[in-house]
Amino acid sequence: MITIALSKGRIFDETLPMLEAAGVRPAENPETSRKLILSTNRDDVRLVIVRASDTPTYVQYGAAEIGIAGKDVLLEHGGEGLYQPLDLGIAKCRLMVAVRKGFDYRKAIQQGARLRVATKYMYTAREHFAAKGVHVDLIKLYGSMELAPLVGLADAIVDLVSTGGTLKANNLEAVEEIRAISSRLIVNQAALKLKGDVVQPLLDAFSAAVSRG
Ligand code: PRT
Ligand code: MG
Repeated sequence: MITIALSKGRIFDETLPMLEAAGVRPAENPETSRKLILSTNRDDVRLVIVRASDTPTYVQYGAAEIGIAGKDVLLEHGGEGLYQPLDLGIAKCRLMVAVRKGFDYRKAIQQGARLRVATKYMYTAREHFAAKGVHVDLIKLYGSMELAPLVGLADAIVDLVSTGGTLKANNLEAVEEIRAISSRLIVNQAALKLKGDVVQPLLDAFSAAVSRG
């Protein structure tokens, strides 16, 4: 049995056509089902529905042989025990620094001010500002980062931006791009060796689906 871990929402939606191309059709829609383990048309493949940020953990420990996770999540996880053989080019967005409109970010960092930055991406944010030599106090949040600068919790946030609609609606603006993000296929390193006969054809099918676009 091969278990594929993925999260509901945008990753599931954009993965479905690739699963289809790999000959895997889930028996149920996770958005309407409450089941966390979904069987598929294939006896030897099942899906497990996990929190987006938990996907690498399931694959790292071999509870799932394969997973699909955002690069943002993989950077925070560290990638231990995982292969990341394929950029699926889905769930694309950008990891950005954003501030309240009117806050002079360049001036603040030029003056060497200590910035307060709210984020759920503690590791990536720390690396980014350290590389720039900007002094920051990081404040860990689990969601709704956009609120922090509006209520004086932070000067800036590090968060994902796709359309920019959320920043705009909250009177914020992006001032720096940290990196482009997309979702990656991840594979448990041991599983590729031990179950390669089933895992490798699935990887090849995903790879072909990506090339077709
Ligand atoms: O929701 P939950 O807390 O369980 O986890 P999650 O938010 O990490 O999961 P989910 O399913 O929302 O996102 C899964 C993955 O999709 C992320 O890890 C990213 O790799 C990718 N992705 C792509 C995004 C976005 N685009 C995105 N826009 N994840 C989140 N957002 C959020 C962003 O954080 C911000 O709050 O959408 C808002 C901004 O969107 P725009 O369109 O207004 O700019
Ligand atoms: Mg979300």
